[in-house]
Amino acid sequence: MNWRIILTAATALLSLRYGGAWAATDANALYQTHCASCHGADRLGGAGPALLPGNLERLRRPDALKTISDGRMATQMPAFSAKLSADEIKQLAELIYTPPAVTPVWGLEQIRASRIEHVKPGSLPDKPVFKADPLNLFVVVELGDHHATIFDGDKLEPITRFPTRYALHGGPKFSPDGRYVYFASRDGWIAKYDIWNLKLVAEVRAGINARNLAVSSDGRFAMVANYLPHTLVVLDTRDLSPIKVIDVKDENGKSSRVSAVYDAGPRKSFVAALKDIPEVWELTYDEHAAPVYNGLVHDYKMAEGLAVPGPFPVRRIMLDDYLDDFFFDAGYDNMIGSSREGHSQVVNLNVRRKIANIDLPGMPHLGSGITWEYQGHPVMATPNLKEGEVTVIDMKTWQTVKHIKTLGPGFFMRSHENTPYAWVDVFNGSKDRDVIQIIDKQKLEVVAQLRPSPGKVAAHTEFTRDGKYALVSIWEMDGELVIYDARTLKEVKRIPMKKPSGKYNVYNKITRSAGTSH
Ligand code: DHE
Repeated sequence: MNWRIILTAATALLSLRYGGAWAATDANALYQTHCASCHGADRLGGAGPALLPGNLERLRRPDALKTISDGRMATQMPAFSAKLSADEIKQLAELIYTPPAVTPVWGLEQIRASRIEHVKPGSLPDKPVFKADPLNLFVVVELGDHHATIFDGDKLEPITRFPTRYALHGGPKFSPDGRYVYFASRDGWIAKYDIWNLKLVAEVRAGINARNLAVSSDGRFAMVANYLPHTLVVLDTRDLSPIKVIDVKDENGKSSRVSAVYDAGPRKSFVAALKDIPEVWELTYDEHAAPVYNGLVHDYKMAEGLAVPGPFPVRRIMLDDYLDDFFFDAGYDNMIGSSREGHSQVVNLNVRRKIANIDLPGMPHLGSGITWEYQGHPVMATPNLKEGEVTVIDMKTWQTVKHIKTLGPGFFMRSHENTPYAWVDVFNGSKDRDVIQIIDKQKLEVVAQLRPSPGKVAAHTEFTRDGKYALVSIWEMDGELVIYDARTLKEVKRIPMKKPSGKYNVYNKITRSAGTSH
């Protein structure tokens, strides 16, 4: 008789009989069965966030129970109430508020050690290896099987397809000339891909659970926003080597997750929203503002360890409410921010304080807002994750111009300078998730609706460089890219893809088109 089998059987029996006493073991087993594939076997995060007490600061225990039972709006978190008993859900909630036996460390040393250099920087030819307009390419992220496709926006055909890290999320970012694209995965991997040579250049794990990345307008730096650890990480874009790890803490030492970081090009700075402390940080990469830095990464690397102020000094803006995300105005003087609790505000980066409140019924999905001119005024518009409406706000008075009713809450809204329409999905709705609604930007009304594949979720639109075609994702494992003539709204073509999520046009991104995210 095998003793291991006897022991396992005995443990299982005891565990059944004395459920309470064996709670820890049961909770761990439950966790491994139901949670580990998304949140990581060690709770350090993966496709889902890390489930450690420090990461759950703003999730009260009753809300954790509710999240496990009912799932979480606007995320991939499913509801477990039909699969698990109330007691099992309670055990899981207890487990995630228990600190791990060993505190995870992910500092400069670990980041440096994780770096993989696939190609020596500067060793590849400086011209595209294909015949296509390099500025009218799209990068399409296919979540279904963790791949990305480089897509020709003129011929409307794929050029190549390559594997990515697990669960890419958010907008990949381009170098200013559009040659390189940088991807971030939820578990902190940053990848640099050379579009002209169709080759992966380097990869580095900048965090255990990352939110997004931004690339500086001069193309030299990438900044990564992390949930775990509570850091911002600066990378040298040439080879993705880490330059600086910045601990995110308030003046009393309380640390915070970073909600998101974006590049404020005209200000030569990165701006970050923090999730657990009511502050916004601006970190300059302007040589004149941070003299020690002197414009050369290697100068700083040599100065490391010296008692001098380093580059990327933090300028704090104190707020009275948290910000989960924000969006810049055209001049990069103001940021329009929102929090999961639904409070929205305008923060002026020059006077460094809140200057107005904004009337949005719920938090928009991050980076969803777009802008255009309406009756001589700049307006911004965004769907939100709670109510079926697109809110249009005057960016001079910060007053709401119109609440445009839609079929349900949406994730993504996109347009282009050369089209009179803005396209919005119903991704977060309970029904009609297969519809894309078309809003006339001057009438501020829904004027048409498309149902590309009845019964299948349709989401995320992006336009070609000239605004002539609009590409929509059918968000299914056996999904498609559906291409429309943006003027006639007639379907032009379909390309099969594996759960295509976001698609990013090189030209629209590097010229910061008002109709898309940056
Ligand atoms: Fe996203 C962008 C955060 C859920 C797909 N999402 C972003 C960005 C952030 C963010 C910070 C901006 C990154 C950038 O461009 O630099 N997303 C969040 C959340 O907090 C939220 C609500 C919960 C979470 O799970 O983190 C969330 N997002 C989702 C999804 O469930 C989606 C639909 C599928 C997925 O990939 O997980 C999703 N998010 C996207 C996409 C973008 C994005 C496709 C890029 C849009 C663009 O055009 O730029």
